[in-house]
Amino acid sequence: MPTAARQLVTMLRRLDVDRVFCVPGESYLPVLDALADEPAIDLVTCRHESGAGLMAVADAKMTDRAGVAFVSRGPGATNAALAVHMAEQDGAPLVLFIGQLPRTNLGRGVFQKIDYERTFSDMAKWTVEVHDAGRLAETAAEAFRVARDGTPGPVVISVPEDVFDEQVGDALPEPPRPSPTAPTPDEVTAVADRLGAATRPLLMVGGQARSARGRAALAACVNRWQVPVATSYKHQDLFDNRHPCFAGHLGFGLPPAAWQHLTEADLIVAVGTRLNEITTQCYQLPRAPAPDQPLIHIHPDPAQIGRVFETTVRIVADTIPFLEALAARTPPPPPAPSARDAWRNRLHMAVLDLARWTPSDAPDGVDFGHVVAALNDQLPSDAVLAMDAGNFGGWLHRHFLFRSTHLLLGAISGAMGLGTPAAVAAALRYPDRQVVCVVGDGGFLMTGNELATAVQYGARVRLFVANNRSYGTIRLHQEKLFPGRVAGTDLTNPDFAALAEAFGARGLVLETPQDTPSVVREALGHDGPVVVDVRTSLEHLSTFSTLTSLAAAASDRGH
Ligand SMILES: Cc1ncc(C[n+]2csc(CCOP(=O)(O)OP(=O)(O)O)c2C)c(N)n1
Repeated sequence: MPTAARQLVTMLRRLDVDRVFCVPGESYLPVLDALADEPAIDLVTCRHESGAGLMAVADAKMTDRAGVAFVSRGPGATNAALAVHMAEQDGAPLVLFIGQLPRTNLGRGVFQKIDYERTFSDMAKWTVEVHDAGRLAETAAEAFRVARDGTPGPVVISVPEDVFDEQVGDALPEPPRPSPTAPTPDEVTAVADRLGAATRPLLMVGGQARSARGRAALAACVNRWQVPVATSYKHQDLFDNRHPCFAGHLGFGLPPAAWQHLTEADLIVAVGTRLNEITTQCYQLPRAPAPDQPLIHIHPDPAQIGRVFETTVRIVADTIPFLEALAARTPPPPPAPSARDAWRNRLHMAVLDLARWTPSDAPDGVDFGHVVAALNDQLPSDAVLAMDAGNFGGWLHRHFLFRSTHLLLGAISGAMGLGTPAAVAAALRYPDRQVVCVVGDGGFLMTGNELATAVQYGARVRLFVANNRSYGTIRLHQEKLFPGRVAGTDLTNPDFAALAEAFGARGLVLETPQDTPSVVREALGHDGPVVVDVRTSLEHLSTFSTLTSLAAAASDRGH
């Protein structure tokens, strides 16, 4: 008879799990032992539980299956909390297994104890502790269902270590298979009628369309209906940014001129997005609680519809079947074709205006726009771009023109730390694709230790570190609220290229804008992990501001 640990691993295979990320712990040794006998599941050993959890989140975003991480109790579990939070905020399915104390010691306040239900209940969709060995595999299958259904998110399973060793019966329950909810024909007609009658419609689409099939359905729908489409935060890779129907990426910190014209829409159709604070530009697109135009919201989770916005048409359905059904309808001739064309062209022109980049030289290093411009020129159309959180990301968001064949891995939660682990997970998942990460000097020293994981597993990541010697994003806020007073944001950094070499990766330094194309080419051509220390300008603090312009604005305000 198998142990519960071996039966769990068998169930993971049935659930199509082919890779798990971990930091080993003494609390789940039987699972590690069972995984060693399961060649169909890669075990990726990471250097920090946040790295393991973030790789699992990134893997979920790439595969549309739940990402899986195993961590140890207490400190291991709390280290992984960043990933649990991100999975919730990003709507990414994650199953986090925690090896718990033996059952006999629970409730005694012992070494490394945590009540996981209390700890994770605000972040996880479900937290469960399994005390009955015979039900471990079944609970795991249910965890995968919960993680995926409705709004995908994290599930935490804690398992007392002695449960893993117990012998259980051979019988395994059949895991539930996902069954997407399709819209009814009447629901599709309701959308088609309103869309056909609108002069200034706007489609807002979110991460639930991120699979290859979702992207194809979105493209088919937009091409059929010729409707302008804007993507939710950090999802501008869902649709070809050069397409005349692309109406923009609803990102963070956009100047009003970049999005306010979208509020003139006479119909908003929101599909597969939770319409969060950032995407809606702080609840102004659409306006909360009463939008200025009819709002149609399609989402598989009824709790997401009408939560913030008065919604004219509510459709509880999965994104892909909805887009496919709408793409199959024949649009009527628009009521005012030239007005509709003018609207679409105006929105797309605004996208191109915002994306235009004029090379500019900084007095104290490389404007990070040079790196993004070189990536725009040199990356193939199937490249994966992982990004950490920080000002450097603004150049990527603003100036990189994504194709729907690119993949963008970024944290909607806004957490620093995703960049390097996500790049490692991507290079493992797609060994033949270029995988680039842009990360700040702050973020790189949070989870850049996973470069060791990249070296260990031969993950060909190219990490571009925007080294401006500052927690630049916070410096930006500081310059607005406390001009000229720098507190807690300056950084003294190691030699990142030497650090990379010490890890066994290639280390390059980029010091001048002129060298950018050749250094980027060298990084992309290297057959192994690379770190490029981009000596980045602090004066050019973000894609929208310089230290000088911020000081001038402060002085205008009488500071
Ligand atoms: C885990 C985490 N800690 C803190 C923050 C707050 N925060 C947001 S951006 C930022 C600075 C980022 O600095 P860096 O990585 O150097 O990039 P830069 O902004 O300088 O381009 C900080 C501290 C965060 N978002 N996530």
